[in-house]
Amino acid sequence: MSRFSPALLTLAITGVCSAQALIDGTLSDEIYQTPNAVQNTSTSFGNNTLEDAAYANGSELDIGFAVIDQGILHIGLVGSLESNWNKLDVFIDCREGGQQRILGINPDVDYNALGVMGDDGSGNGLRFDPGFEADYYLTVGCNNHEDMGIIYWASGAQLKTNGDGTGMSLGFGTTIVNAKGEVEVTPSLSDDGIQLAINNSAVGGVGGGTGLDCGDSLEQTGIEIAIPLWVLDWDFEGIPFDDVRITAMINSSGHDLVSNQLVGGIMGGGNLGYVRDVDLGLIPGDQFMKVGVAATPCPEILLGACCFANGECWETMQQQLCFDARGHWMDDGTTCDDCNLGGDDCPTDANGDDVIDVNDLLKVISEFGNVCP
Ligand SMILES: [Ca+2]
Ligand SMILES: [Ca+2]
Ligand SMILES: [Ca+2]
Ligand SMILES: [Ca+2]
Repeated sequence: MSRFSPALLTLAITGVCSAQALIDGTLSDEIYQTPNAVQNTSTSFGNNTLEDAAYANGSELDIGFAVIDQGILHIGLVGSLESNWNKLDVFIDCREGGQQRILGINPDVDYNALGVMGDDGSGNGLRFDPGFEADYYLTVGCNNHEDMGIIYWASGAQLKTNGDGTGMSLGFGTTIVNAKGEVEVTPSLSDDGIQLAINNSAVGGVGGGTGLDCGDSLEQTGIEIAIPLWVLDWDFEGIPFDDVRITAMINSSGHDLVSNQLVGGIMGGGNLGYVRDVDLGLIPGDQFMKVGVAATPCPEILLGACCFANGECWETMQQQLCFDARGHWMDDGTTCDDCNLGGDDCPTDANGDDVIDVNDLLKVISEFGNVCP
């Protein structure tokens, strides 16, 4: 367990008091104060139910932190990464230029990850929100390690404006629960000082599914990444790191199927699908977090009765999920007693309040043109 990095020893020797974060997959370090992103969508890539710090049977990104401290960019993601080689893909926009859409001429890291995500020559390629021009890419996946825990391999690559950056393996780390039940985390450490650690203990956060979900996680474990700023300032220009934005997403093992777990959230919905066709600009809200900017709060989730023409009804349903099930959502706070889809006794009572008045007309007008479920 490499709890004492050379950098920490140096701090101890020189007597600098401010505590540097320990890269161990636990975000209890004092630098992680205010979340920069919170999840708002259930996970459709499995809801982790294994409390074990190593193995996970699902992936989710519940809370995101992006902090610059002592010349290091820290990215902390509360959640879990399934130990089946599914991937966490991270994109950092920290300097002028970069790629708003992943090009087809990037370095080959992690079995051509960027090639899979990038333009195949037809003008496609993963697109970020408008104005987000990624400059650096980092990815990690994990899987079983000698029946003792997990091993994770990380890779990184420059995303230069016209492609052809440099990419490299960032090494491997392990998370093991030993015979005494103690968690031993050995972060990956690259030649240029990038560290990454995973602790998959979190079983809270969002549930499984595709609806809105705030998670409300009080857990502190997940994926922890530390990138020295000079790695991002590869030509030593002395970049002012005053506008650093990060997007992170769970992707399939081959980097080709984007889940519905993104930092910033997608406000409900299923997997985003084939990576080259994904355009985050078409998804409402920001699918990124920003250093120094607090998270947009998770929205209030409205729950009501979902009534079906055959007389069935589900209570405490979200509007979109009811619509997806081809039901009729009554309103926030309604129960199945409010279902009135029969309507034969009073077909013009559109809002179901047993009174025929202008409000029924307004309801019809307000929903005019909607496609019926
Ligand atoms: Ca830590
Ligand atoms: Ca950029
Ligand atoms: Ca969960
Ligand atoms: Ca967006």
